[in-house]
Amino acid sequence: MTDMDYRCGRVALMGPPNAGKSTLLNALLGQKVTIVTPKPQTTRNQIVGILTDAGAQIIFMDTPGLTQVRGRLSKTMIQAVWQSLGQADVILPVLDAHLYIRHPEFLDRDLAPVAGALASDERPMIVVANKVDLFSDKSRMLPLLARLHEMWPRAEIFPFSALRRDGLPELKALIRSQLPEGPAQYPEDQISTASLRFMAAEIIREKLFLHLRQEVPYGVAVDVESWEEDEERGQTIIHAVIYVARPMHKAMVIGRAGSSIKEIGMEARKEIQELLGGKAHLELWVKVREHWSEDPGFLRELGLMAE
Ligand SMILES: Nc1nc2c(ncn2[C@@H]2O[C@H](COP(=O)(O)OP(=O)(O)OP(=O)(O)O)[C@@H](O)[C@H]2O)c(=O)[nH]1
Ligand SMILES: [Mg+2]
Repeated sequence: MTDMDYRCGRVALMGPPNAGKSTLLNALLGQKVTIVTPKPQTTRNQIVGILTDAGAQIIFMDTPGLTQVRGRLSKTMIQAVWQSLGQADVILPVLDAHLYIRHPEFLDRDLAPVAGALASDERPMIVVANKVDLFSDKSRMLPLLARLHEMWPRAEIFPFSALRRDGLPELKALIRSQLPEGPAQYPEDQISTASLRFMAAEIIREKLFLHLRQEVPYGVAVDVESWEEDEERGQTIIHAVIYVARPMHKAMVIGRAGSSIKEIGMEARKEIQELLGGKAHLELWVKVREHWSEDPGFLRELGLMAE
């Protein structure tokens, strides 16, 4: 193979909240680089995951779910989607097929923010109709597939289950076939551009989302304040602050006699240890910071806003 045969390009995963974009990215990489929860608006910024093999390097960009814009954080999230779209060689809209076969009327509403822009876009597009494991009669998908084809006539439509992963090699081959030729942009062993510090903060936020109810998760942010190697004990000492938007939420994060934060800390530590491939000591603090999600300086500190 000559250098000319090598392919490399950026692929933007985008779509409505909760469609399974992050689950799909982890499936494509065979490794967890981005957090997943059953709650919408889990992903808050662009997360890059890199898949490299002998013939190609695929640079995937996971993005926040497209939502109605409300507040500074949501605006920043939407900006991350547009920025990723701008950088993409291949566009990969991801949608929850099960949702739209039950509620076809939601499709136009959910895709409204991008449908028009994508319709006139010339770049290769692969639409992943996700969550097909949730219904056995695949013919139920036909009206949805027809509607998607009408909306984006040039797009490939790929029914898939990011959970089951049947057909994963075919999906990878399809994506790869659409990439431009060019040399790899990242070292072959690099799987993400996110720092370990950011990934650790995200893991903590994932556990918070899984434990907290109603609107509380959306008011939560995590910042790793210090990260030190304790050579003597052979472990990484991580101090992280959990910011909450309301005083009442602090008590909910901590739980009765600290039971909730203890569990969150244990679950996060276990996963951070897997990420680091070594021992970690995790200390968590909870602080109230009202209106943090409206503060651009703070959003930048958290790594949620482009510099
Ligand atoms: N049954 C089923 N569930 C799935 C599939 N893919 C993802 N999910 C679930 O859907 C939920 C949302 O998944 P995410 O990957 O966080 O979705 P997302 O599109 O990244 O969501 P946001 O980051 O909030 O925009 C989680 O509970 C996943 O386990 C699938 O193929 N089948
Ligand atoms: Mg996500």
